[in-house]
Amino acid sequence: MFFVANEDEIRKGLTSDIYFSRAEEILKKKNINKHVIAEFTAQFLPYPWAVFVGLPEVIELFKDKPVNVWTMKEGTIFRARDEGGVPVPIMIIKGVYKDFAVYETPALGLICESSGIATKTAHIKKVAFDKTVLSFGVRRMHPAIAPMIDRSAYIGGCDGVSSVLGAKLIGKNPSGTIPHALVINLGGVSNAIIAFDKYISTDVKRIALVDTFGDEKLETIQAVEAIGRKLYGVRLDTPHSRRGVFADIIREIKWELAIRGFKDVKIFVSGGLDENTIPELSEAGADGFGVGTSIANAPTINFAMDIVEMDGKPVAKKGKFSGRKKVYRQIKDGELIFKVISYSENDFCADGWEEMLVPLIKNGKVVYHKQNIDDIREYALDQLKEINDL
Ligand code: PCP
Repeated sequence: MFFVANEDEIRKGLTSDIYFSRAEEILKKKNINKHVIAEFTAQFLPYPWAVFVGLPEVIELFKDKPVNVWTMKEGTIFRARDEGGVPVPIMIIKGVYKDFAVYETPALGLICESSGIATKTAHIKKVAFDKTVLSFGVRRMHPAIAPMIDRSAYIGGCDGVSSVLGAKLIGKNPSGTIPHALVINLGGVSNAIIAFDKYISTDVKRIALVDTFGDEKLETIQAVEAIGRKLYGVRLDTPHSRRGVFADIIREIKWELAIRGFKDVKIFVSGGLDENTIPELSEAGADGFGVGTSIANAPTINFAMDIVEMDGKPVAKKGKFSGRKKVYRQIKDGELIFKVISYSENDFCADGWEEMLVPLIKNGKVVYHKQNIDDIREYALDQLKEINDL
């Protein structure tokens, strides 16, 4: 068996922390039915901003349950706090606390990890500009979440994903090149790319892996000599023990391809990439990046869920701001600005501001207009283009 929860167990709150079940039991036995509003906020962010992802699974968790939920849209870029230092709620839930107590754990888990992956990817895509970024990291994490990893990476800006199920979830063909194991099995890059060209459907780009045994320049020339104009690109996954100045290897290969009349052959790189290492490689001429660990194992966004109102009165634990709130945002001259006000405040002029929390679930019924994955990704990338800070 695999050590994973099934969908029914998640929906029943069986993955939750036991103290929520015990709290629910006590409240039921004492017949305590407090009507509360709880808000989801990020304590800190690994960057000045983050991308909010995870809504379809939050819907799966809360639909048909006696709650009301408001949320930011999938793919929204947000900050942890507004200009005045007030935490920015990205989602709020309203109902009788004991009716949703046990779902705090999965509700957070469904947005923390996916938002972290999309956030990291967005920071990588921002420095890669229009160059290709591929999600190559599903092997780094538990296979049960491979579709979530690739979907979140796609929303964050990846142009393609490597896993079969991840690609199916986003309605795309999976992206990949050649593993070292195939080159080893076939005795070298020439045999490998010839076999790839012979047996793999012609709609799959021919990208030769050129760092298995020989020098990357040598193996690139072998790949070109093997399949000529059918070669779309080469991939350098050069081990760190051999990298030296990786950017110079890229420059050298670009040169060697060009003087042989193959200047259009693309150069892809992979292995240990992130937003810090990509700019230099991009400037050296790399056309695309296969990013694994830094996306799949991205820092989680540490959202928390906290009661802020009970039976109509503001209440919150230390460190949290009580009372229901409204959230406004504007992106002005590249500046991403949030304004959080009390729900009851009437003298805030919202002109030029976008109100960010929209209805997701009303009395257990889904009222949110589900967007298609490409519209969500486009929304995230459009915001990315508008904001200045990294
Ligand atoms: C991995 C694979 C991915 C790379 C590393 C992602 O290489 O090629 O593209 O690296 P990262 O996690 O550091 O970002 P291997 O597993 O060594 O090679 P192969 O391609 O043969 O599986």
